Amino acid sequence: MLDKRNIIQQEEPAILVGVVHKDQTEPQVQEYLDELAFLAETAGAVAVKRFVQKLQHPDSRTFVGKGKLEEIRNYLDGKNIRVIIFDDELSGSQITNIEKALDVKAIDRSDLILDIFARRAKTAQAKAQVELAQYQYILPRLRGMWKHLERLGGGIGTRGPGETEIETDRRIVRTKISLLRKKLAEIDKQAFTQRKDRGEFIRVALVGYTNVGKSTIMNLLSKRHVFAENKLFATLDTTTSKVVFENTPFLLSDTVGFIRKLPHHLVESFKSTLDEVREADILLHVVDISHPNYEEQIAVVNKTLHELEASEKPTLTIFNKMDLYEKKTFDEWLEEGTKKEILEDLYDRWNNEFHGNAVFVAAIEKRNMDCLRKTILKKVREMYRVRYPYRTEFLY
Ligand SMILES: Nc1nc2c(ncn2[C@@H]2O[C@H](COP(=O)(O)OP(=O)(O)OP(=O)(O)O)[C@@H](O)[C@H]2O)c(=O)[nH]1
Ligand SMILES: [Mg+2]
Repeated sequence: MLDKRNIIQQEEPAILVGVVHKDQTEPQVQEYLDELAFLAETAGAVAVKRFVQKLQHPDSRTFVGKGKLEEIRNYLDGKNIRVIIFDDELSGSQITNIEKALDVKAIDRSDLILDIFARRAKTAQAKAQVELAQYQYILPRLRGMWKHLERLGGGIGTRGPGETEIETDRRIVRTKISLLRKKLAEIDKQAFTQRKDRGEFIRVALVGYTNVGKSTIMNLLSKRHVFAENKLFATLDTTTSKVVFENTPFLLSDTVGFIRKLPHHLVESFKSTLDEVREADILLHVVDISHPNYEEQIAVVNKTLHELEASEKPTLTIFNKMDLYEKKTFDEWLEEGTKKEILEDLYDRWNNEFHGNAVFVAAIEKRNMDCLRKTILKKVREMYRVRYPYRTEFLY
């Protein structure tokens, strides 16, 4: 197995690089870099410095311009930093050129996400899915990745006569990809049978950006103990529980979180884990309303749902972390009446946007959970009525 876990050591100092494209503002890119720093932290690194450059188009050779590269090199001089992380995807030749110029490992956001996924994968399915995505990501970048592969040894060096090393690697990687696909197809078949056994129950799936509180809500609604923590991608495998609200049973699933620029191959290879989303009857879209970029996060989730052909499903939007939102929004001296008005405006705005399908909670303090339960129950019952008009056993 390609063990890319070695990319980042614990507490490894790293520098971050972002480019401000023509439709972006500097504060926006700083927010992206905040997220990149959080990703780096989740992978075990510590972001010690940021470089930002305004560019119409990234430089095809070195991503950032010559001057910026020089500035970075000067900064690195004499420091014990071995990793540079770019917020955008790098091509194989960009990786090679940057590594040559700076003598550090160059990785990008996709690399980092794949690295985190690889660490977090627990089941055979998740492991195979991540590995597949890693190989697909590497295939077009083999030239730049050569150094990474070289360190790994195993499997490489079985060169045929007259072939170059890279051609051999490509062949090895392609074989790996097709083996992994076969393995996953086999696992899929079993999972499909298992899902079919779940019968007639309405299926509800929690979806949303990473770290918004999906697992925390899952735990509250299902009394299960799903792993939740303040790290990105705490959840990789789907957990499904049978839940009963007032005698009405349904299935509730917690799923992997989405993120801006989720590597396309990862979405592709996680499709079967995301089948739970695609086959759900109702989606609960969880939003972290305390996040400065929460609206963009909603858009990213909707786009990913669209890719999964799941954007048309009945959806309830759960605005979570209201406790944090209030802490950030309300000054101490603000009058209670004014606070109430601000909140009413917020509720109205989103209820208008989502046609009444918005609930505001603080899962951490179990705030408004009864309302959430009631709203979900109402939706589930409606769905049973549509699906089984002549049966009442699910409703009372
Ligand atoms: N302040 C506050 N924190 C919350 C709330 N709900 C969840 N959290 C915290 O947010 C962090 C992420 O929660 P998770 O439930 O793991 O989020 P998730 O959406 O499942 O995240 P991934 O599985 O990583 O995508 C944890 O540290 C939670 O304790 C809330 O209502 N208020
Ligand atoms: Mg989770």
